[in-house]
Amino acid sequence: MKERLESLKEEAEALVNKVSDEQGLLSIKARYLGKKGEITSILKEMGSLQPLERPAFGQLVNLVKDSLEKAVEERLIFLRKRVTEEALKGEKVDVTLPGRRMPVGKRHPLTQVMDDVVGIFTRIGYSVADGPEIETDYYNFEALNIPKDHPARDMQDTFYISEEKVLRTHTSPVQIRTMERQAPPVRIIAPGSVYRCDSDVTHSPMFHQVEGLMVDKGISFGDLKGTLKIFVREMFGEDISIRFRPSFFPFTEPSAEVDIQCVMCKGKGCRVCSGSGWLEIMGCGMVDPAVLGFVNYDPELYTGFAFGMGIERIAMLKYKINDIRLFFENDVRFLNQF
Ligand code: 2NL
Repeated sequence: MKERLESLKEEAEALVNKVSDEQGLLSIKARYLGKKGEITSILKEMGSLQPLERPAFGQLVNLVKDSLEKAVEERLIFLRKRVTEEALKGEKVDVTLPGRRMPVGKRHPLTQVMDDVVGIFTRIGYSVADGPEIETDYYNFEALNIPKDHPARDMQDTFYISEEKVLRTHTSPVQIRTMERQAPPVRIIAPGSVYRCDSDVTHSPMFHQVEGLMVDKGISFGDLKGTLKIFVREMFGEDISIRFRPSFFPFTEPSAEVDIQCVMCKGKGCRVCSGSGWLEIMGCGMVDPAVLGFVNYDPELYTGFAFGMGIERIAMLKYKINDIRLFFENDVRFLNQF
């Protein structure tokens, strides 16, 4: 029996060292070392040995099994290494090739335009202010002289969180909060997201605004005109003219709409400007004395101007985009153009 074990060992080792693939190796392993394998089964024949000889023979079988298992393990490592070496053969690596570039992201076009607007005003001395997007009825409407029966306060126009809380419909509350905290002079811009119940090609329920505010002794409508002329020149270029058209806002008096010469037809009249040659870009005016009163500024001592613009509208005019929804679809083919 000892001889049989020896010859099985030699036979199995020879096969292991000759086999050329993993699957073949595993079937050899099963054939000799498996549950019903040839070496394993030999233990069952121990009954034919003298009882005294049995322990030594059992030990010997285990030694043979261990050594064969080790041989299988080594062959497996060798075969696997050979497979990778084979796969890499003929594969030439040019270590001088430039590395693969990682794609680099960029700011969303609305963020770019918002940063541009903020940059223009900070360069002429404005500070940036911010505040909550969930506002109280007081800061969003009351302190801005927007009367209780004004349509802006309707559920149709404003997202209500509760009776008293709304999603801010403009960034003006930021300016009210700033004026409450500090005495004049005030020169701030308030950029941020605002919300209105409105959705079509030119309106999104969430959009972005930059509002500006200057309050001091002796501020006039002339200061407002000069400031916005600088803005238009910086944003749209030297050659674009500007006009102020009388309008109405509850929080400014007098109020005006700011138009620029149509960026499409340069004033000749086209579809975009409905033939007028002009495009509305923002609203503005002198801060209503009632608003100054709400923040305890003396309207006899101080005057101020304010303005507000929609960033989506500015971006659409600057980059000639005809559908506001493109900003919110996150299609990189659109976003990569800016
Ligand atoms: C528009 C018009 C405007 C203001 C916003 C303002 C803020 C305070 C006081 C007075 Cl705290 N006014 N903001 C003034 C005039 C117009 O925005 O069409 N925005 C998109």
